[in-house]
Amino acid sequence: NQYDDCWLRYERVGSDKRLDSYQRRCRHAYVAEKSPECGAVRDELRRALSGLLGEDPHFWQHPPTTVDGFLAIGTPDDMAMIAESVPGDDIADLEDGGYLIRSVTWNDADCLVVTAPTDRGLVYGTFHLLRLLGTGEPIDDLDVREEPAYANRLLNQWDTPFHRSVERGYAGESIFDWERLPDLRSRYEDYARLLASVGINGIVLNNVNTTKPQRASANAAFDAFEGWQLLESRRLEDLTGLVSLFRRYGIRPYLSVNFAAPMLVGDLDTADPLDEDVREWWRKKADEIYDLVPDFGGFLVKADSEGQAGPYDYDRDHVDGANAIAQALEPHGGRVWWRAFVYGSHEDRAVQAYDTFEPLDGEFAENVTVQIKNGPIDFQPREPVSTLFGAMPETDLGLELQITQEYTGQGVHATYHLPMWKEIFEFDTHADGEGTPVRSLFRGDGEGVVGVGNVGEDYNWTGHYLAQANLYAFGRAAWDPDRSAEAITREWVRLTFGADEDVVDTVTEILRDSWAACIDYETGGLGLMHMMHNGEEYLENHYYPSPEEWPGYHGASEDGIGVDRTESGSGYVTQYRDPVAERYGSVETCPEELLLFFHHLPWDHELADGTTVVQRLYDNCFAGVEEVERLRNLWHSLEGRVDERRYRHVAERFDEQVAQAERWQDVLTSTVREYSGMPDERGRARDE
Ligand code: BDP
Repeated sequence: NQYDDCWLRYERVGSDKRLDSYQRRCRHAYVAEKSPECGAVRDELRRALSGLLGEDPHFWQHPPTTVDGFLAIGTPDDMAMIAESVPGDDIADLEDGGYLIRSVTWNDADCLVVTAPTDRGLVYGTFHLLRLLGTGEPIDDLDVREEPAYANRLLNQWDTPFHRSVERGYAGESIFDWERLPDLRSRYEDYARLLASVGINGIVLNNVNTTKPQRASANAAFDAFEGWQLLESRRLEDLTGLVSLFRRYGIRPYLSVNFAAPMLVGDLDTADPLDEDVREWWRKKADEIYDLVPDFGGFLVKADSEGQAGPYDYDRDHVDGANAIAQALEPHGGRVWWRAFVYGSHEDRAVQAYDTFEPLDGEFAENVTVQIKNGPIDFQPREPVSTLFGAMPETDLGLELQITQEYTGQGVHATYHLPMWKEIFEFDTHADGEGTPVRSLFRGDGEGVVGVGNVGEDYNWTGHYLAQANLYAFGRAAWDPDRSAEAITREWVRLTFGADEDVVDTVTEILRDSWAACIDYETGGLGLMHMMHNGEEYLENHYYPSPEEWPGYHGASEDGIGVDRTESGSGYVTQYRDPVAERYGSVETCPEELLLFFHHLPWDHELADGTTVVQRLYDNCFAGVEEVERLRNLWHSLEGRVDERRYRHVAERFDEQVAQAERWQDVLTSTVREYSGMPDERGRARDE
């Protein structure tokens, strides 16, 4: 293989009993043929079943009558056999993308039916079935009914065109070779398959940073290409083949665009959203795009943030900005995803997003979605949940998560984000009284969950083999946020490493515990954050410890540590609803893991169990390193049970991770020591 198959390995089924039953129902396939999606289904079956069953499936143009069993895939309208086997009412009210898988007897044959109201649903249903076969589940008595929790499950592909770098990507250069478009690489199709197999239904192409930011950038990508050029007519034409390929897998294309595009791409001398020529320019551009790509999803905009242009340049607000672009997409059914990651003049950046957007609730156009990072700062190892969730009932909202590990060890550390995402999903906003968890939001047609991607040109796609789990888990959790982390994780491990139960248990345990370890060694575990180096070299950036660079984020001084975000401090805590605001606002009730995010406390402040803040920071920093050593040992226990290539790769990364965790521990503990003047009571620091 040219590159790794990730979780679509389709290895031969090990158990004879299962193989028997799978062959009976899947060796013969009768699949609808009418659409590009059905073509994708057939291709996938061919690939998968030849691997799983050890022989190519036999495709029929009609339901076979001379065999013991077969697999039928289509909508009831496509196929009478399906309409006869599954009552229409059973699927009629499924959400777009929903499907049904059922074991049925038809004409005395043991059949499996995958059916759905839409062709996209057939793609998802097929991947679901293949997942069952890949994990060795029984299929003789299936009755599966699934539909996605959120209408939009988007991947933000922040690759910088032409230069082929990836914004915060740690897996090599971009898989997209823009200069060669419209030529297509086979890798694109494999990527579409990976995304569709976990239910992702939109891909936003282009870096959100579409022009060089004003600040000195640590990202070399900015020097080469400016992504706004993708809106140029010849570039748009080049994209059409690529988007057709994604369409086969039910994935709609979107583009990140620059707010000042009317000046950059067009020849206007303003991008003022209230200027009639500017609005007209967006309308024409949208018409042009929809001529080429009728199912185009829309635009993503990063405005007034990190040097990107925005409505503030014209003394307009974010409603003016977003609505001007939205009006152009509206006649075509397109949508603007407008990011809430805005920079302003606040001393405490946490306050910014809510301050900017909450007052605008109700004013955004119907086809605008405000896309909000999970936390108020910036993808830190742990943050409290953004105050905006649940605070804008009249506005479509999207939850933005980071799949790529910018602040959690990049391509080197095994840090699994699903436990973090679960914590976010479960957080009770109290928006609609008690019991309004984050996962209950985003249920409108224009809402959803967005992940910033982690894929690149590396053989294994994600830099670290275990980071494939982050992409998998993102899709699965965005499809069904109620599914347990354990279930999603075990499923990924089985599909990726096979059925050996010890391997499944061990890798699941490594993933489960990895995030907590990272928090401990990178932050000390009491809600501190942003203590990393902002280097000039791209790969140094946000990887090495350097607490001195961002003193405002940890608030360490001689008298204590933490940032006062209570009412008497920056006031951030008051943006939450009660009882959340009360809980976080009081030192007594604030959960320990966020304590120093909300409070500046004396070094010798006693925590619930009597340990002082300073001592807890020491303890957590050391515990984090010990934990990574334990996880490395767990991995070592798999030698000989995981193929050599993957075993060695992950083992080497773990060595690097342990070394790096020690480095964090050293720097953090000596910073704590310097400020507090108090040594670790257990005398562990290296300089003691
Ligand atoms: C920050 C990243 C930067 C992104 C920015 C964003 O460091 O590369 O462009 O977020 O979300 O965390 O736009």
